[in-house]
Amino acid sequence: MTTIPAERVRADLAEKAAAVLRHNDAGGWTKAAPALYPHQWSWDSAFVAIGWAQVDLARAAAEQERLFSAQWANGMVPHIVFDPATPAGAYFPDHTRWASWLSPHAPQTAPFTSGLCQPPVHAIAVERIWEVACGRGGADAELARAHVRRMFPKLLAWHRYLAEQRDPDGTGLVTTYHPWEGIDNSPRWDVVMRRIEVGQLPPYTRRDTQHVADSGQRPSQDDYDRYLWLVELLKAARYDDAVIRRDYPFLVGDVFLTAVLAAANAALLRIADVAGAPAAERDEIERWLGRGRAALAATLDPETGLTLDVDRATGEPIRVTTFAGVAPLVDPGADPALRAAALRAFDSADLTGHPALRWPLLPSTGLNAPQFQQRNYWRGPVWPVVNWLYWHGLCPVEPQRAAALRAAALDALAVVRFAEYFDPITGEPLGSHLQSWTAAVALDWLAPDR
Ligand code: 9WN
Repeated sequence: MTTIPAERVRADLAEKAAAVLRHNDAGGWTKAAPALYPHQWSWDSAFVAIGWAQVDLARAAAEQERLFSAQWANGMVPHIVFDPATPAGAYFPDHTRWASWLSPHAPQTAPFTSGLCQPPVHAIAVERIWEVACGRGGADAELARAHVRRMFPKLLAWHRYLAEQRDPDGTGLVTTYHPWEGIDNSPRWDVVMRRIEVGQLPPYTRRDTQHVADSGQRPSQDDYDRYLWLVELLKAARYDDAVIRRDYPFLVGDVFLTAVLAAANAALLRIADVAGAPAAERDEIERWLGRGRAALAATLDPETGLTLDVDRATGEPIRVTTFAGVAPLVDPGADPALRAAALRAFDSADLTGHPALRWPLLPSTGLNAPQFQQRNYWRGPVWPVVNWLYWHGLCPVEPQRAAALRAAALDALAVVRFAEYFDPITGEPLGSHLQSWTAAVALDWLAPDR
């Protein structure tokens, strides 16, 4: 048997990853996946821009600017920007179900959006585009400088929305409103989801299970009803944060969202010079950053070393082992004692150290957790993008661990290619097989400066 040299496998992977982005390119923005997700998703597009930076820098910048052209007037970056050219019914729920125009802050003309948001990876992407461009110099650096300058005020408004509307008491812990804010059917939400009583729900037909034939890889019907009931409640509140905070059944102080925001605030500070930001804006970002880090430390469960989400309705921590439990690793500036606790949990048999794992990567749910299901979406499978975020956070502070994580991820991607997620034990690719953000992180992991 002849073995193919690692460099050839990697060159081939990079070529195929770029082909996925081109295939999903809708002209200035990228479908999250060609059939399953035919619109622009918020955090997907941040990763996608990081991938495009390796292929076409101008295209990377355009990706972000298109997403932010649908930013709400209150600073929120919506989780989906719907493509007016995609036939209604290609994805459910579509823009009519969301009716986001009920909010005075939302775009009142097409392209319409959803009414939720997703983790703020965008500043991290702008910084990466800047870094790649500086490595190249010349016209690329100029293009990226202009991009940083245009994006900075938008990113500031976005982070301010999260700091003020999702954390009005200034505790530092950011509140999530819905599983669709990123981690759909994670067991992190089970206790809150179980409490939700679904009222008169307008009829609907799911589209996701038509694309992913094995429904065991997708959220359950019960979950779906609850997701849609929450959308009805959000519409009734006209997406008004003050109303939602007062009277709405899904409010979770989210450690992962908080850690991503901390990492994004740190990135925003590092590009503040390039943007020519005034001192008052830097001070504001520093304050958010300090608050976020302190809040994460306060969620530490000393027994397990995990940071735990908080059920806002009861004030109780949510005890479940998922990647969010080691969220401090996303932020290289996290308190060192907190990082040490997270590293122990990260290495343990609950997460990357489980002997049954095909590759030592972070699973979405810990393998020893009672909720673990190896093929079900966020309840067990490995998500390459999530591993990219942890790898990115580990790079400056734990370079050896970061290198090991990248090597394991590339070994996995050589097998699973551009799957949305994969079985952590067998390595079977699951969900969409042409997922843009998986291709994008492959391109970044394979970049010459990585
Ligand atoms: C709902 C696009 C998105 C990701 C989410 C992931 C999944 C959507 C869905 O796909 O969510 O937004 O229909 O299941 O959970 O993280 O951004 O890739």
